[in-house]
Amino acid sequence: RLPTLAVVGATGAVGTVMLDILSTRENVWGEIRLVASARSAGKRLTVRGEEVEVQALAPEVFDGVDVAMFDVPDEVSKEWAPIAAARGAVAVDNSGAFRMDPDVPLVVPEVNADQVRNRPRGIISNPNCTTLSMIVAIGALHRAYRVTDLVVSSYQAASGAGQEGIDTLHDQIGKAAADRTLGSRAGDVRAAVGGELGPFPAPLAMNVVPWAGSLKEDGYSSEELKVRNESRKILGHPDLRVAATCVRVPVVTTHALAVHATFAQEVDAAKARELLASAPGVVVQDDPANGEFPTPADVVGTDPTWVGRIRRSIDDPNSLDLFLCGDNLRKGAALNTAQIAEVVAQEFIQG
Ligand code: 2RA
Repeated sequence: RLPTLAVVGATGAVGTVMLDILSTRENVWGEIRLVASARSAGKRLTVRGEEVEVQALAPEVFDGVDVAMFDVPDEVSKEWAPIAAARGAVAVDNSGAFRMDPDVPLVVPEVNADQVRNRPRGIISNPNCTTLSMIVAIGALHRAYRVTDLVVSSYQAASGAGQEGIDTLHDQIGKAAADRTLGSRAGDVRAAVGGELGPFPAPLAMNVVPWAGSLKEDGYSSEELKVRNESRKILGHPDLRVAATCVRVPVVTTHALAVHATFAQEVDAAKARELLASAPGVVVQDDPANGEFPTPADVVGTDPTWVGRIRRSIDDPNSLDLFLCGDNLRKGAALNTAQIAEVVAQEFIQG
């Protein structure tokens, strides 16, 4: 039978992308129920070409639901995913609430789909968008060469900080672009944008900001620790050494990452290119002589992880240098959640 799906957070930024994804992927669902806060209840949204009325989040909305996706803040997931699971649904959670819980698998179907069944709490977690923008490609290389170290620098889009991040960037760009005196003030964009920093600790227009998330131990940001801890869990590699620096850049959507990856054996750039080209969910765009490499402007709105600038490190034959891009709202959030849910759906379809 086709399982029943609930989409919790259907009216949010990721929820909106989710409805689009559910409308365009092969349909594996019977009923799709849309759920949001009481404020949005009664709204009508289109999914699979049909209008569906949004229901207010309450325990009863999970009755008869087989799979419940959560695209909501951590504290909402923390409270409601266990309620959905107690009512018999498998909860697929896109928040940070359960990612490092040892009883909750952290799944990227191209890398560790087998972990989906390992869910004693009835909850499966979706990784953070920054990890997701690189891990499908790194997973493919790990299978062939066994990765030992990752040095990661991220170039993260404003939409990672939600609609407020997008709006702030647009407002700041408008102000900064209108102020042609910037040059004479040696690029002092702060004077042009004023105090309206939105969710960012410094101006983002015409600037880069080495910060995302909150301050954690030893000066690392929460975002940097997510890249480390989630990569270890997804790859099943607790000894993986990861050094991450996460940086926000004035891009609306699509995270990019420069990665220096070291492996347990010697690597070959041409072979790595072939391996990545044949990996599911990865596209190689790597012809710098002709100006071919992925950029957020080209990658936005697409599903795969794009990889370019693939080089064997000059100073270490066991290392590769890569540049990766992934749409942080699609594979980075809604798409991966939908893919996990589809793996679970097969349990109902195949009986
Ligand atoms: C960011 N990774 O880009 C976060 C969003 N979850 O800020």
